[in-house]
Amino acid sequence: MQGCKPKGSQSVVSGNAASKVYVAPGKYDEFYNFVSGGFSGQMSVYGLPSGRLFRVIPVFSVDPEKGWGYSEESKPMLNTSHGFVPWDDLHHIALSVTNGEHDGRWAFGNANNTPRIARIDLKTFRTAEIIEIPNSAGNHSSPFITENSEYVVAGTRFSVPIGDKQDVPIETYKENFKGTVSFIGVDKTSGKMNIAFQILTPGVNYDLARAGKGKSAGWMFFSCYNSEKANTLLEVNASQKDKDFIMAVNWKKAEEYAKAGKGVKKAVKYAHNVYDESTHTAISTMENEVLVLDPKDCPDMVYYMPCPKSPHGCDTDPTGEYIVGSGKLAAVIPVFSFTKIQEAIAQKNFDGDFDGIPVLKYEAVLHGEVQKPGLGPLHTEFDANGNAYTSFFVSSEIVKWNIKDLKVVDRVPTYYSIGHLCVPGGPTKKPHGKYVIAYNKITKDRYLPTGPELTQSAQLYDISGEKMKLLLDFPTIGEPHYAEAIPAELIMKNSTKIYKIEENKNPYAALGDNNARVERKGNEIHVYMTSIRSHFTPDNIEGVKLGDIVYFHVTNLEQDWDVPHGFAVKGANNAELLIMPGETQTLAWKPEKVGIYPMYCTDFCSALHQEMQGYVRVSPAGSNVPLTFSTGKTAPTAPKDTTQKK
Ligand code: K7E
Ligand code: CUA
Repeated sequence: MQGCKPKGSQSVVSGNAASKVYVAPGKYDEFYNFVSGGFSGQMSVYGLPSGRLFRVIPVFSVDPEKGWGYSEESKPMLNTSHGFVPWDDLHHIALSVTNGEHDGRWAFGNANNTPRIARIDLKTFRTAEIIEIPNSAGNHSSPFITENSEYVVAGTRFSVPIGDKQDVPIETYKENFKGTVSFIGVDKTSGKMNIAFQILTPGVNYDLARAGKGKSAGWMFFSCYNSEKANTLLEVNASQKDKDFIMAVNWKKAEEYAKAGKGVKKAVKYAHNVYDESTHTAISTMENEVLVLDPKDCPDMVYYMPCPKSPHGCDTDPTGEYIVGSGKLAAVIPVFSFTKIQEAIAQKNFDGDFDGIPVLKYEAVLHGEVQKPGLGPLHTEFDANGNAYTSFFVSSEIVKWNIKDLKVVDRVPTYYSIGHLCVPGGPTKKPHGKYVIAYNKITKDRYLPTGPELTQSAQLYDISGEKMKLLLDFPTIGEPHYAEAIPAELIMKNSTKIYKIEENKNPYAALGDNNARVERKGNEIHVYMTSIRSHFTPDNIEGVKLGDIVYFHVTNLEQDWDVPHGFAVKGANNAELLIMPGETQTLAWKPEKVGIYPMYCTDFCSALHQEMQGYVRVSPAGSNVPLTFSTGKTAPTAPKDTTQKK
């Protein structure tokens, strides 16, 4: 009866696997695992080795649970040049690094669909900033981070017309479509992003990338497919050539060209959204210019290296000497040598050019090929002992091989089709090792069936010995693509516990019950509300009329870790609010019917949480019910009416 399963999956788990992933109640995990949510648009945080889910961080998709994208304060975070965009597709994580090692400050993530990069602050586990990428479409080759977090880098998957001439026939792809790669500067102290420059490139598809490190620190490597420049039926038409490319960019040189005024400022439109921690409010600014460098005007900045065939992953080893290309349709894994790349450039050892950009000779830059590694290589991670781990989608396995001699050391099956994989610290100069985690697309019979759609999944393998050993499966949120893992101590000591109430600069905050009030401004009702265990102030409001829009500005007065209050009002067609200690958040509500509307706290905050409630009375449009509010009185007091003040 085991016959219909591809392999005897249970049998590969060894006897002591359970004890290796068991984190006893009350004990902490050793690593945080930041996992992309794919089409959920969010990032999730797990503990390793337990696989316990700690948090889903809302990034590019609205999240009614936390009010993300629904609260007035957070709405501007999802603003773009296309207006409010409440969903995206997050594939890759980049954790900030200093000297090529994890520093635990920020996590970056990409939005594929409407090109954006987000920065998550690892003190608060919240999205602190989102920047849109102009001249890009399908921001897949993104975000990849340089050795000292100087830049997060974003390459466009789709080439598109760039500039004023946008309305062109699709069949003019070859003349009119171009690619770009963008270098987004990251401020050393604040983390704030700005688009430093873009490089205009030939019109192919840029898939993935990695920064150089160590000796190759000033370089960036991008995998490209569709060097055929096809614009239809790519599954056939973009698989014609035997080799595509890895594009090598000398970004130090690009920086110099940008400084020397070699770039051209192009008119564009993109949103830059920043969440201010003191006002607890996001501000969205529309930017209208970007600096573009054209390799035509900037010699010795960009090179192509032939790479078999339709490469996906492009990964640099911890020393920075080796660059691994993973051709989805290739029978070998080519490994390039940075030293040889430099020699080939110095000797002009070129194989012609591609759209004017020199193509380095394959044999001249090749360190060697891993022979018969498996089918459909996608991504490679590294340990600290000179080994590489490559995921194979088609043959559904992880293959461990030695970087120097290119010999396969071990292989293990994954259940079932692996995409990305992660070694803690794997993309850094000092991998933390210990585990490799597979992120699988298809789980079939691994879990209890849940209808046509099944959970996607991660699998944890022990890599402390020569052979990899399967330890654990755990389900994931959305579709996991790339993930990074980092030692817990680099993050936990900095974790924010509360927002200090005396530092709350939200203009709508009520800093204490005495400041709670309700004010009318035309047809806007502003409720400056406070919440503390276990009541709202005010909790009775009358005098709201149909046609009014009510803004509940709720300030959580608690100054104690892990005591959020929630807020919800009947009929609100957006979301609840979840307000952290010391924070102010605002819910806009437009009542559509006359009546009494209960409101309540949604987060079980004390034994008297169920008592944390109130009422809003909504009267007809022409009603003369005066605006009143109260807490703890049966006869409400008269409020201020700011419209009558003048
Ligand atoms: Cu291979 Cu979008 Cu990084 Cu997924 S991508 S697997
Ligand atoms: Cu506050 Cu429940």
